[in-house]
Amino acid sequence: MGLLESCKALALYLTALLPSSLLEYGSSLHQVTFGSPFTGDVHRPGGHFPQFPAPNGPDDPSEEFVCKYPSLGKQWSSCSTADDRTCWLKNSDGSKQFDINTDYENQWPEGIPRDYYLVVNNQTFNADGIANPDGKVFNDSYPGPWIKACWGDLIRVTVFNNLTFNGTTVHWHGFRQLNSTEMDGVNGVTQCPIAPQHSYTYEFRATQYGTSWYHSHYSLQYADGLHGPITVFGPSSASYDEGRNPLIITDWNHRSAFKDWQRELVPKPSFPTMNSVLINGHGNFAGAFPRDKFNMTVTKGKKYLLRIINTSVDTTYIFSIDNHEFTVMSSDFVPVQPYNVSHIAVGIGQRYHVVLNAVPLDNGALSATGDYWIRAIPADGCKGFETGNEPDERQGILRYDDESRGVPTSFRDGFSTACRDENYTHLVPVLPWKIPPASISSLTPEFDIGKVNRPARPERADNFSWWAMGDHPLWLDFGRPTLLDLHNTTWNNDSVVITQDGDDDTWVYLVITGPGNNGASTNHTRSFFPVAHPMHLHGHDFALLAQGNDSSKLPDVKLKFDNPPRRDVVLLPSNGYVVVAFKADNPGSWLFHCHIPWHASSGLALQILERQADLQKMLTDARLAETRRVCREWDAWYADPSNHWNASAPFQDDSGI
Ligand SMILES: *[C@@H]1O[C@H](CO)[C@@H](O)[C@H](O)[C@H]1NC(C)=O
Ligand SMILES: *[C@@H]1O[C@H](CO)[C@@H](O)[C@H](O)[C@H]1NC(C)=O
Ligand SMILES: *[C@@H]1O[C@H](CO)[C@@H](O)[C@H](O)[C@H]1NC(C)=O
Ligand SMILES: *[C@@H]1O[C@H](CO)[C@@H](O)[C@H](O)[C@H]1NC(C)=O
Ligand SMILES: *[C@@H]1O[C@H](CO)[C@@H](O)[C@H](O)[C@H]1NC(C)=O
Ligand SMILES: *[C@@H]1O[C@H](CO)[C@@H](O)[C@H](O)[C@H]1NC(C)=O
Ligand SMILES: *[C@@H]1O[C@H](CO)[C@@H](O)[C@H](O)[C@H]1NC(C)=O
Ligand SMILES: *[C@@H]1O[C@H](CO)[C@@H](O)[C@H](O)[C@H]1NC(C)=O
Ligand SMILES: *[C@@H]1O[C@H](CO)[C@@H](O)[C@H](O)[C@H]1NC(C)=O
Ligand SMILES: *[C@@H]1O[C@H](CO)[C@@H](O)[C@H](O)[C@H]1NC(C)=O
Ligand SMILES: *[C@@H]1O[C@H](CO)[C@@H](O)[C@H](O)[C@H]1NC(C)=O
Ligand SMILES: *[C@@H]1O[C@H](CO)[C@@H](O)[C@H](O)[C@H]1NC(C)=O
Ligand SMILES: [Cu+2]
Repeated sequence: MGLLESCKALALYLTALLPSSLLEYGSSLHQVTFGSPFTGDVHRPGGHFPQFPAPNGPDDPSEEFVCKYPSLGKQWSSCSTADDRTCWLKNSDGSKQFDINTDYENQWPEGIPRDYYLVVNNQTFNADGIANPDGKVFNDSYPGPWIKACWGDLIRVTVFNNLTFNGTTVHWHGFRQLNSTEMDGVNGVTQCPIAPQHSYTYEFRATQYGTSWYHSHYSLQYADGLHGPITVFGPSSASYDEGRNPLIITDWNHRSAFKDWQRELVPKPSFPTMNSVLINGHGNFAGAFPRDKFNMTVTKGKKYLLRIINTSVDTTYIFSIDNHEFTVMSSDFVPVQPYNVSHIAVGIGQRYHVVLNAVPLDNGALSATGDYWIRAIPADGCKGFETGNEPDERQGILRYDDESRGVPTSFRDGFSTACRDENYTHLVPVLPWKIPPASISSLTPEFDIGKVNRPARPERADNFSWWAMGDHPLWLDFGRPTLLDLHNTTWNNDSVVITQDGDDDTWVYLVITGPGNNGASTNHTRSFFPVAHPMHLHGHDFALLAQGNDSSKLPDVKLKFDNPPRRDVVLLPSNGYVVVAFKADNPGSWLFHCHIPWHASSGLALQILERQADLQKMLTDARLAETRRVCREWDAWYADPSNHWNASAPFQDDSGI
């Protein structure tokens, strides 16, 4: 059964507090560059500046990826060693270094530009034995190419849209986009879609480090294959011997999400469901078992950095490797104090860096073949599969012997597979934040989220049930992004714009509840249903002040202000609540949305327009020239109905994201 049948209510309270003396979270300083800016040739051999292979670079040694810091000069060098991965760069006189304790929101070493080119194509592809004729891919590969950079580099990616019937945009999930909101890749908010046969260059600095993913934000496109991994090499809170390429875990279907989408809007039992699981593009829906499984070979006794990314449409997984433990060291882009576990819950859009200790806990006794199952277990009550149509959880094989073709005989522990986020108390950020206290009762006004019955557009005869974070489900105008409407003093209801003024020291608090069954007693015209939602904020990491399963307990909730977990996607528990806070230090228009594409398409989103006046000053005409060009090209393409997939049907049939 799809989980999607229920709706849910979320209440969102938004408020701001002024600076407080408790504030320990950096200054308003935006960038610190040590040494003089470099203007010479970054490729010169043996240049007098730090350059070194990324210690957690690609599996294949021939793909060595070299970090370069010409701006730092010769007194600087790399300081990452197998025994201590916390250090990144140090100055020879010992006076300064960039490491795991650096306040990366305010300081980073200035690296070099990294240029990438991505072509968006439509292509039939077969990941698990069944061809999907509606595939959409970056550079003819699924997942898309691994984009790599070193901490502090300037990432520049030119995206060329070679689709026939869709625009596209690319969002760099979890990247803060400090002072670069126009590079966030959300059509109708930060830009117009890139029209077919046109391109746009995204340019932003990698101020954070770790692993994430990039994906289309154009309607349901990412579900058809438009996503790929992106890593910024930097320090780690736990040590390892070798890095391994990212593990992209996703649920999958054999037809376009655009074809299934309308089923989200009408009553049960027609909700869209997925039917397969892929790890790095490998699945075995109709393939040979176990030949087509993802597999990974390790050497006993070594420690491997694994990067796990959940790019699912509708499934939270519990990731585990039979008879093995791993050390968790970052959640999303935030390094945490290392802790050991046998399994980890990975919600949609969430990422973990873990170190796999390649020593079986049983020392080999429990698997005769010496091979172990890698499992991606769809969490109970949090999966987008039909009952009876759930994929095998044994999605990969860990081997100690390259030559082995054995089928593992290992089994998993009896750990809980309940739908949940990673244990709140485990996620302790290495770099602490202190948030100015606020009482929960002061966090108003309230926005309630539920399902609203209404036609897609007022002029249409259909009448569907839409998700909404407040009174209005989001419905964007592809061709009229918020960033080109900054002179507005009023906002279209469908744009769901929440304005937030302030300065670098202003804190914004959001209380989100999904009252579910508890919602029946509240005073709303919307309906509420118990469903968990992975909520994602653009433009910021947020501190997670509280998270719980029972929204009726909210008035008595104790908020954690002293170094709470922080990340950019949080699972709002079914019937539950989350309270998050972030600092208004990044002018822009930032989407806050559920990461289940069916829900986002049906309106479960709002945009926080942060510091409109400052934004207007920042986004000069010169800076918006490219944004305007892309809009002109989009308008021209859109104006010709022969470009539309179905010229006799309405072009837009969802929120646009
Ligand atoms: C993508 O493909 C284009 C050619 O179509 C190529 O120039 C480019 O390098 C590829 N990008 C990546 C990241 O591999
Ligand atoms: C664009 O798509 C066409 C087919 O529709 C294909 O022939 C062409 O090679 C593609 N271009 C690129 C750069 O991939
Ligand atoms: C994919 O590209 C081909 C060739 O350009 C085109 O005929 C087909 O209609 C396209 N399909 C979609 C879904 O865009
Ligand atoms: C996008 O393309 C798909 C075909 O792949 C089509 O069904 C859908 O209507 C298009 N939607 C938009 C908004 O361009
Ligand atoms: C923001 O970007 C503009 C232009 O790219 C630049 O002039 C300005 O100094 C930047 N501001 C900050 C705070 O980085
Ligand atoms: C991916 O996220 C979804 C939704 O939150 C979750 O059900 C699934 O278990 C996650 N996958 C992994 C590998 O954790
Ligand atoms: C995790 O386990 C490894 C070895 O398996 C051990 O060296 C390390 O100290 C443990 N770390 C923690 C935080 O318990
Ligand atoms: C392991 O994976 C590789 C590459 O994906 C594949 O070619 C090979 O057949 C797999 N081997 C086994 C034994 O599963
Ligand atoms: C979370 O971790 C703490 C400390 O390890 C433990 O006491 C608690 O039972 C865990 N909670 C859950 C739900 O697993
Ligand atoms: C849509 O249908 C619901 C009942 O299914 C009804 O209450 C509501 O008034 C209808 N709305 C419109 C705009 O027709
Ligand atoms: C800005 O105002 C105009 C005129 O009222 C309106 O049409 C437009 O939708 C507004 N922009 C947004 C993003 O709401
Ligand atoms: C309940 O909703 C009605 C209609 O929106 C409103 O007039 C009334 O003030 C609300 N009552 C409370 C207690 O919020
Ligand atoms: Cu949702």
